[in-house]
Amino acid sequence: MNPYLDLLRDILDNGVEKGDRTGTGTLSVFGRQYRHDLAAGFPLLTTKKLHFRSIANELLWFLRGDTNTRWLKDNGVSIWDEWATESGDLGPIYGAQWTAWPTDDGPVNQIDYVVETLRNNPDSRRILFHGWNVGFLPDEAMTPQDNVRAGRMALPPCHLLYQFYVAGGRLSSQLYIRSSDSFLGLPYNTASLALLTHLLAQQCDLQPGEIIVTTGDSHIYLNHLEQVRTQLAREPRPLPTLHLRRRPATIYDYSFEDFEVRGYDPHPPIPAPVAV
Ligand code: THF
Repeated sequence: MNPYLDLLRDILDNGVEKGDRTGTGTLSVFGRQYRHDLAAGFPLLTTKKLHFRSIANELLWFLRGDTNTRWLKDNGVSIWDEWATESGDLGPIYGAQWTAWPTDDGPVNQIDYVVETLRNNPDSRRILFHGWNVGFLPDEAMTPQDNVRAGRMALPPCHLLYQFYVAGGRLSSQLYIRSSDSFLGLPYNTASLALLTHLLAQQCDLQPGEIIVTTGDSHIYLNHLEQVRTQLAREPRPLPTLHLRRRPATIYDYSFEDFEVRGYDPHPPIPAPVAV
């Protein structure tokens, strides 16, 4: 009934204890999927309060092609600070690959390609963008900051493959997340995918359809178990709705003030440490 809470229960029931890069330890299952029809509301969790400002500004920051935390900080978002150098750099992570994937013929803006293809060839089975650029992956033996100094990504992308699909005037999206921090990151990634789908739909004269989230290593960190149990004891509430206050000229021209979330009445936040 609530696919997110069902996934948390699934991981508690079936998860295998695994070590991980951060040394924290997780309960983990492999290969899960859930879907949500955006006509039923905007998928912001109601069983804990999510910081929509962080989620929306992070997406706008990706679309800017920005990979430095300065703009995020100026907009009240600190979720990337742990991985950045003193000057705020994160190396060629999401924004760089989305809007300026380097090739021999110069940078490729994959977002431009998605918008153009949705407009001109919506039946295409190639409407996707990818973050996993093997030329810039970090060396796992080095710190995020040392990787950035060496010209590599601070972290390899977790949410990496975004594919889009149009039928009956509705735009659907599917995201593949290779490594899914189910308590902290997954609610962010889900809401971010939903917001991106709303923006692309508006820009391409489509209605928002379904979002599908597919996760590879689907885990709960061992220091989030108590928080997960707290959340599972809560009753979900009606979903909020998202309204776009204007239609900017391009996908790159939205600002946080353009987004209005109506009717968000969540349970209180549940603080949890992020594994770095
Ligand atoms: N690393 C780990 N271990 N988990 C992740 O989810 C994650 N990300 C990004 C990169 N590395 C990751 C960073 N995204 C929070 C949320 C998303 C993050 C990082 C941290 C977080 O702490 N959220 C708090 C609120 C904090 C706030 O809004 O300022 C929360 O309670 O939701 C996944 O892409």
